[in-house]
Amino acid sequence: MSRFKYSVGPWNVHEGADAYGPATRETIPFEEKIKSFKQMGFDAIQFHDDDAVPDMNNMTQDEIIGEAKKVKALLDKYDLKAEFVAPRLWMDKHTIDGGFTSNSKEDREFAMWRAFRSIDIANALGCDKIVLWLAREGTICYESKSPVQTTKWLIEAINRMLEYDKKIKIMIETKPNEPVDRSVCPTLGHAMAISSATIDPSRVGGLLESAHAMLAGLDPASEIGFAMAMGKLWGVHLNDQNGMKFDQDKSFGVENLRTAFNQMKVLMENGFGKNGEYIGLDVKVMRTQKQDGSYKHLENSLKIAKMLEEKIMKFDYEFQKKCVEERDYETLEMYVMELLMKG
Ligand code: XUL
Ligand code: MN
Repeated sequence: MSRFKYSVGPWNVHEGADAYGPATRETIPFEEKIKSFKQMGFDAIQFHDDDAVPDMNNMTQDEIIGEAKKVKALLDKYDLKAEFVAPRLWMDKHTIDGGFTSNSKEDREFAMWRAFRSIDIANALGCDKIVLWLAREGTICYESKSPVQTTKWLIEAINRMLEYDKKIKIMIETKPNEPVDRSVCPTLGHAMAISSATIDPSRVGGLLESAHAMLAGLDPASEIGFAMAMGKLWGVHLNDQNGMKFDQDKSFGVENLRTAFNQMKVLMENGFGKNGEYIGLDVKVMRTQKQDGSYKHLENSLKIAKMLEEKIMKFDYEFQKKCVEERDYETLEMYVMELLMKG
């Protein structure tokens, strides 16, 4: 029995298209996906605004809320919760140059409209969290934007969201690059600083994705620990990554098992989940996988996460303490390796 509740997004079951080639699998309808998620043992669903309300740009606020209520009924049918809503500010023609930090005032206002509607959708789905993955908030040509101005615009945008809804919480999902070259808010340290500069820091926290930390050259377990020390880690996207290249969203633990172990360990040791937080798995199946394997990466990631929970339950803290006292870190390291490698 896992001590955690797990969540997943509909985009985690996808058709396999990448920047260099088309889809390799058929689209699976939304309801079928969430039914499978429930069967696999997930507790909550993560949403982009337009995962919940497709074509929202052409709808009024009331119509959007009406559509979101239908999605809530579907979640109830399968006894699933909504974890968060994230405005998808990277696909639209209005956000080519970014959303909140676009050089176009009109586009910045469009981004706010999507953020406010995301809050409306979150309320209709019964959740109190918005995720900001700041995909295009940064530069592809350094001289095109001021790093000071864009940071201020981002703080201003978050302040407007906090004012729009006095209960909503904002989680910044940091990523150093891709699709932009240089992000405005690349690490959780930056997210914590942004939080403290807003009108209500108690409602602005972070979401750590393992792969994103690795792309910044950082250890995801340390990023988790840093944000937890601030009381501001409200979500995670566990996955894996082979080095500093494009964002791979590999199954959790398949490349860096010890790092995966330490991410679970820091979460467990510091009571992650006690305030209702979910462990999100932001993983993608390999492009080569056939249709009937569309969920395999999720099954595998869930299994690996739960196996690591078991390993951590067995972790001998007395032995660890003794090794630390004797400053015998070689023995401690070997103990961890044996714990991971023995059945
Ligand atoms: C992108 C990423 C997204 C966000 C949600 O790298 O991680 O899936 O988590 O938009
Ligand atoms: Mn993510």
